[in-house]
Amino acid sequence: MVTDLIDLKALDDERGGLVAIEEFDVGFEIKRVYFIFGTQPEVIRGLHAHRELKQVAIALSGRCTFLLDDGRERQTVVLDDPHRGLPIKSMIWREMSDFSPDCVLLVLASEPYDEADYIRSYEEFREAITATPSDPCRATI
Ligand code: T46
Repeated sequence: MVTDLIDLKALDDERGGLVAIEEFDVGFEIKRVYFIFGTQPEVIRGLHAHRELKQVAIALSGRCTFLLDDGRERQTVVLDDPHRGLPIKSMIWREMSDFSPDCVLLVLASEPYDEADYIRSYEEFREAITATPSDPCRATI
Protein backbone atom coordinates (compact mmCIF):
# COMPACT_ATOMS: atom_id res chain seq x y z
CA MET A 1 0.00 0.00 0.00
CA VAL A 2 1.41 3.41 -0.96
CA THR A 3 -0.54 5.33 1.70
CA ASP A 4 -3.48 5.07 4.02
CA LEU A 5 -6.31 7.48 4.73
CA ILE A 6 -6.21 9.20 8.10
CA ASP A 7 -9.21 10.02 10.26
CA LEU A 8 -9.48 13.73 10.97
CA LYS A 9 -10.84 15.18 14.19
CA ALA A 10 -14.59 15.35 13.62
CA LEU A 11 -16.54 17.71 15.85
CA ASP A 12 -19.83 17.29 14.05
CA ASP A 13 -22.99 17.82 16.03
CA GLU A 14 -26.69 18.32 15.37
CA ARG A 15 -25.91 21.72 13.79
CA GLY A 16 -23.67 20.24 11.13
CA GLY A 17 -20.10 19.23 10.43
CA LEU A 18 -16.89 20.65 11.82
CA VAL A 19 -13.44 19.18 11.26
CA ALA A 20 -10.38 20.61 13.03
CA ILE A 21 -6.88 19.99 11.68
CA GLU A 22 -3.68 20.86 13.52
CA GLU A 23 -0.08 20.26 12.48
CA PHE A 24 0.11 17.37 14.89
CA ASP A 25 -2.65 15.61 12.90
CA VAL A 26 -0.85 15.82 9.56
CA GLY A 27 2.71 15.28 10.81
CA PHE A 28 4.31 18.39 9.30
CA GLU A 29 4.27 22.17 9.66
CA ILE A 30 1.59 23.47 7.31
CA LYS A 31 3.23 26.18 5.19
CA ARG A 32 0.69 26.39 2.37
CA VAL A 33 -2.96 25.63 1.73
CA TYR A 34 -4.64 25.49 -1.65
CA PHE A 35 -7.88 24.16 -3.02
CA ILE A 36 -9.01 22.82 -6.36
CA PHE A 37 -12.60 23.08 -7.58
CA GLY A 38 -14.65 23.21 -10.79
CA THR A 39 -12.61 20.47 -12.47
CA GLN A 40 -14.45 18.76 -15.32
CA PRO A 41 -15.01 14.99 -14.89
CA GLU A 42 -12.91 14.08 -17.96
CA VAL A 43 -9.88 16.06 -16.77
CA ILE A 44 -6.80 14.38 -15.29
CA ARG A 45 -4.77 16.61 -12.95
CA GLY A 46 -1.47 16.01 -11.20
CA LEU A 47 0.71 13.85 -13.46
CA HIS A 48 3.77 14.68 -11.39
CA ALA A 49 5.71 13.81 -8.23
CA HIS A 50 7.36 16.05 -5.65
CA ARG A 51 10.97 15.65 -4.58
CA GLU A 52 10.45 16.88 -0.99
CA LEU A 53 6.90 18.15 -0.57
CA LYS A 54 4.53 16.31 1.76
CA GLN A 55 0.82 16.91 1.54
CA VAL A 56 -2.53 15.84 2.90
CA ALA A 57 -5.54 16.05 0.55
CA ILE A 58 -9.15 16.25 1.73
CA ALA A 59 -12.30 16.25 -0.40
CA LEU A 60 -14.30 18.98 1.36
CA SER A 61 -17.23 18.20 -0.89
CA GLY A 62 -17.89 15.83 -3.77
CA ARG A 63 -15.52 13.15 -4.94
CA CYS A 64 -12.33 12.57 -6.87
CA THR A 65 -9.95 9.68 -7.39
CA PHE A 66 -6.20 9.65 -6.72
CA LEU A 67 -3.82 7.25 -8.42
CA LEU A 68 -0.63 7.07 -6.35
CA ASP A 69 2.56 5.38 -7.53
CA ASP A 70 5.69 5.02 -5.40
CA GLY A 71 7.68 3.35 -8.18
CA ARG A 72 7.02 -0.09 -6.74
CA GLU A 73 3.25 -0.23 -6.53
CA ARG A 74 0.20 1.72 -7.57
CA GLN A 75 -2.83 2.47 -5.42
CA THR A 76 -6.17 4.01 -6.30
CA VAL A 77 -7.99 5.93 -3.56
CA VAL A 78 -11.42 7.55 -3.82
CA LEU A 79 -11.67 10.72 -1.72
CA ASP A 80 -15.29 11.44 -0.84
CA ASP A 81 -15.37 12.09 2.91
CA PRO A 82 -14.36 15.44 4.51
CA HIS A 83 -13.59 13.56 7.71
CA ARG A 84 -10.67 11.70 6.08
CA GLY A 85 -7.35 12.91 4.72
CA LEU A 86 -5.01 11.36 2.17
CA PRO A 87 -1.33 11.71 3.12
CA ILE A 88 0.98 11.96 0.11
CA LYS A 89 4.64 11.76 1.06
CA SER A 90 7.53 12.88 -1.13
CA MET A 91 8.47 11.00 -4.32
CA ILE A 92 4.98 9.75 -5.10
CA TRP A 93 3.62 10.08 -8.63
CA ARG A 94 -0.01 11.26 -8.47
CA GLU A 95 -2.87 11.54 -10.92
CA MET A 96 -6.29 12.92 -9.96
CA SER A 97 -9.38 12.07 -12.01
CA ASP A 98 -13.13 11.42 -11.90
CA PHE A 99 -13.88 14.77 -10.30
CA SER A 100 -17.56 15.21 -9.44
CA PRO A 101 -18.95 18.64 -10.43
CA ASP A 102 -19.18 19.65 -6.75
CA CYS A 103 -15.69 18.46 -5.80
CA VAL A 104 -13.68 20.87 -3.66
CA LEU A 105 -10.27 19.37 -2.93
CA LEU A 106 -8.32 20.99 -0.09
CA VAL A 107 -4.57 20.35 0.09
CA LEU A 108 -2.34 21.06 3.09
CA ALA A 109 1.33 21.33 2.10
CA SER A 110 4.60 21.18 4.02
CA GLU A 111 6.39 23.78 1.86
CA PRO A 112 5.72 26.96 -0.08
CA TYR A 113 5.17 26.59 -3.81
CA ASP A 114 8.38 25.71 -5.65
CA GLU A 115 8.23 24.60 -9.29
CA ALA A 116 11.74 23.12 -8.92
CA ASP A 117 10.31 20.53 -6.52
CA TYR A 118 8.05 19.09 -9.25
CA ILE A 119 9.00 16.10 -11.38
CA ARG A 120 6.60 16.35 -14.32
CA SER A 121 8.00 13.47 -16.41
CA TYR A 122 7.13 9.91 -15.38
CA GLU A 123 10.38 8.63 -16.90
CA GLU A 124 12.36 11.13 -14.82
CA PHE A 125 10.40 10.06 -11.73
CA ARG A 126 11.26 6.38 -12.33
CA GLU A 127 14.92 7.24 -12.85
CA ALA A 128 14.99 9.31 -9.63
CA ILE A 129 13.36 6.49 -7.66
CA THR A 130 15.87 3.99 -9.00
CA ALA A 131 18.80 6.29 -8.27
CA THR A 132 17.73 7.06 -4.69
CA PRO A 133 18.34 4.33 -2.12
CA SER A 134 15.12 3.91 -0.16
CA ASP A 135 15.26 5.80 3.09
CA PRO A 136 12.05 5.32 5.06
CA CYS A 137 12.83 8.23 7.41
CA ARG A 138 13.20 10.82 4.63
CA ALA A 139 9.90 9.99 3.00
CA THR A 140 7.78 9.53 6.10
CA ILE A 141 5.05 12.06 6.85
C1 T46 B 1 -0.29 18.43 -6.22
C2 T46 B 1 -1.70 18.18 -6.62
C3 T46 B 1 -2.46 17.36 -5.61
C4 T46 B 1 1.15 27.83 -7.95
O1 T46 B 1 1.63 28.85 -8.47
N1 T46 B 1 1.10 27.74 -6.59
C5 T46 B 1 0.55 26.65 -5.96
O2 T46 B 1 0.54 26.60 -4.71
C6 T46 B 1 0.05 25.58 -6.75
C7 T46 B 1 -0.54 24.34 -6.09
C8 T46 B 1 0.12 25.68 -8.11
N2 T46 B 1 0.66 26.78 -8.69
C9 T46 B 1 0.71 26.88 -10.16
C10 T46 B 1 1.55 25.85 -10.87
C11 T46 B 1 0.86 25.70 -12.20
O3 T46 B 1 1.31 26.70 -13.10
O4 T46 B 1 -0.63 26.69 -10.64
C12 T46 B 1 -0.62 26.00 -11.87
C13 T46 B 1 -1.46 24.73 -11.76
O5 T46 B 1 -0.81 23.77 -10.92
P1 T46 B 1 -0.71 22.24 -11.30
O6 T46 B 1 -0.83 22.05 -12.75
O7 T46 B 1 0.51 21.68 -10.64
O8 T46 B 1 -2.04 21.69 -10.58
P2 T46 B 1 -2.44 20.17 -10.31
O9 T46 B 1 -3.87 20.17 -9.94
O10 T46 B 1 -2.02 19.30 -11.43
O11 T46 B 1 -1.56 19.74 -9.02
C14 T46 B 1 -1.82 20.31 -7.77
C15 T46 B 1 -0.51 20.78 -7.11
O12 T46 B 1 0.20 21.67 -7.98
C16 T46 B 1 0.39 19.62 -6.79
O13 T46 B 1 1.43 20.05 -5.91
O14 T46 B 1 0.31 17.61 -5.57
O15 T46 B 1 -2.46 19.37 -6.91
